[in-house]
Amino acid sequence: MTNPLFDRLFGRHRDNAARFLLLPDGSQISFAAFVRRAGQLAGTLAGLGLEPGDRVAVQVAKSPDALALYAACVQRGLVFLPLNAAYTPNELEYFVSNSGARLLVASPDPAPELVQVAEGAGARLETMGADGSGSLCGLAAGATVLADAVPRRADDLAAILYTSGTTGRSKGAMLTGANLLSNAQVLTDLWRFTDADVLLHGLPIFHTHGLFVATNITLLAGGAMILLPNPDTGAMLAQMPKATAMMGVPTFYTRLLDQPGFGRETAGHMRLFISGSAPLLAETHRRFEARTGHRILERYGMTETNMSTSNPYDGPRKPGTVGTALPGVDLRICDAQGRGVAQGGIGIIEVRGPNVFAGYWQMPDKTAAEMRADGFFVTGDLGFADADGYVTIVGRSKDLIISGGFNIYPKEVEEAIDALPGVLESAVIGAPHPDLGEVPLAVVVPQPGHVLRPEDITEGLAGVLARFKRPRQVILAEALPRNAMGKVQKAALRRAHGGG
Ligand code: MCA
Ligand code: AMP
Repeated sequence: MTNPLFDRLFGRHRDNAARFLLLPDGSQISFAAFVRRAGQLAGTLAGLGLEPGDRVAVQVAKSPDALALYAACVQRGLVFLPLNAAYTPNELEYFVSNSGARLLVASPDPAPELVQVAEGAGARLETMGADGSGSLCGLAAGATVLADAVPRRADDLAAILYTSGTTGRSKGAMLTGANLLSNAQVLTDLWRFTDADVLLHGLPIFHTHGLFVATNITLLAGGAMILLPNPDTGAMLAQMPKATAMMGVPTFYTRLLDQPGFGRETAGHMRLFISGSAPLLAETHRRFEARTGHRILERYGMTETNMSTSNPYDGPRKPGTVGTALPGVDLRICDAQGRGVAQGGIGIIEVRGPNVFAGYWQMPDKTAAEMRADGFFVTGDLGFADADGYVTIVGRSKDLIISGGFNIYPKEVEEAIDALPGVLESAVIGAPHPDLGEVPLAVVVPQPGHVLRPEDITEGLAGVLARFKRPRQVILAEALPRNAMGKVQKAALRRAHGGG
């Protein structure tokens, strides 16, 4: 038996001396050196007693070693569980314990709270720095390089990515090797990636976009990647003349447009700009074309489905749409009961195909609730398709805020606010933001007799929630608007606070 994901993405590059990672300091790492480093880390993980199927939770800075750790997990048959670098130990506790991770890899000098999280969950704690520091890198220095990959079936788990829900705790989306490989292959072909490509990589590598879409495609195509440690617009501008393609969230593109020096010359070597993870305004698309001559290619996906739709490479890229279903993906627009709506009507987007995940980790009921009997996954996104099959996303049936491409579930923020002293209740909505698309805004009702200041809320949430989830604005109110059933009227709050 083979390990198709490892063999196709990494193993076949074992003797490939071509450059894979280009770093901003001018240094380069070849495919062969990268695969060797992965083998060394895989040997280290094996030495720690990790067995195929074990979960490895990873919260480290973006670096070549962090990517090699992903490759090492694939090689050793371990389930990779990447975590947002902004999460607090308080948030991490659930992911580590719920997944039953046997190993947590954190940045060097972990906070005492993080050490406690690992201890409490029974996970071993090792560290990895972006510069080769950390205990795991220390162990790797003396480890045997694992040459072979552990055999894996196509439907064995390769990764778990946690995604929050409207209610209850986060759910671990289980992605198989076949999910990742099939999607990467379709996108490589559709977007015409080859070994001549150099991808400008400014995205984080703990989400589908930066890890599976950007990285897996480059590996499959045998192209190179300029690996930026942070989404720094200045560095993107400086590196772009060496790149042929870029993937970003809409904030990347609006920030580039804010740079007076950005234009046809900077983008002269580029063949493709791709956007996703959040809505790209049709206006941004048009402004970008006017400035650079490039029509941004927008696509749509989810953690649970990888990518589902894309605008075409050759055909018309329609601003404001996310394109048509990818080859091999079935897409339909339905009512809440799963019945198809009339052509052009608005409904919930459902998708089916090899891209769709294997379910939520140890939550069969939640999986069943979002999966139709005929294999379609209910995305919760609202949209319609035009006569050519181009999908426009008009909203979300789930109560989700997308801020700079990061998802924020209001309920999680509301629960954290309600737990603060002096708070009676709260409601969190997405407020429009010129840079990040949306940011969370909280309306907070103090307990009778309590005097609260907005800072009490923002300061109280530090250490509880990751920075990006903390409301940018806190408005104190005497009561929340409610309908006759007593349900908080978020639409009224959005209207009152500029969210339409
Ligand atoms: C950072 N901050 C944020 C965000 N990022 N606040 C709200 N939303 C954010 N997304 C906080 C920082 O902690 C900081 O707080 C302050 O905002 C200003 O940070 P700034 O320097 O502007 O941030 P940045 O480092 O430039 O990052 C902004 C960013 C970044 C470039 C938009 O968040 C980013 O790379 N987003 C991409 C997310 C992504 O990859 N999503 C894909 C998910 P303070 O001022 O207090 O220090 S995968 C997905 O959705 C599906 C599958 C798909 O279709 O792809
Ligand atoms: P996540 O749960 O992090 O995987 O985020 C997936 C969500 O991001 C989707 O359900 C959509 O709501 C949103 N999304 C992704 N790509 C796009 C896009 N191109 N346009 C609008 N929304 C998008």
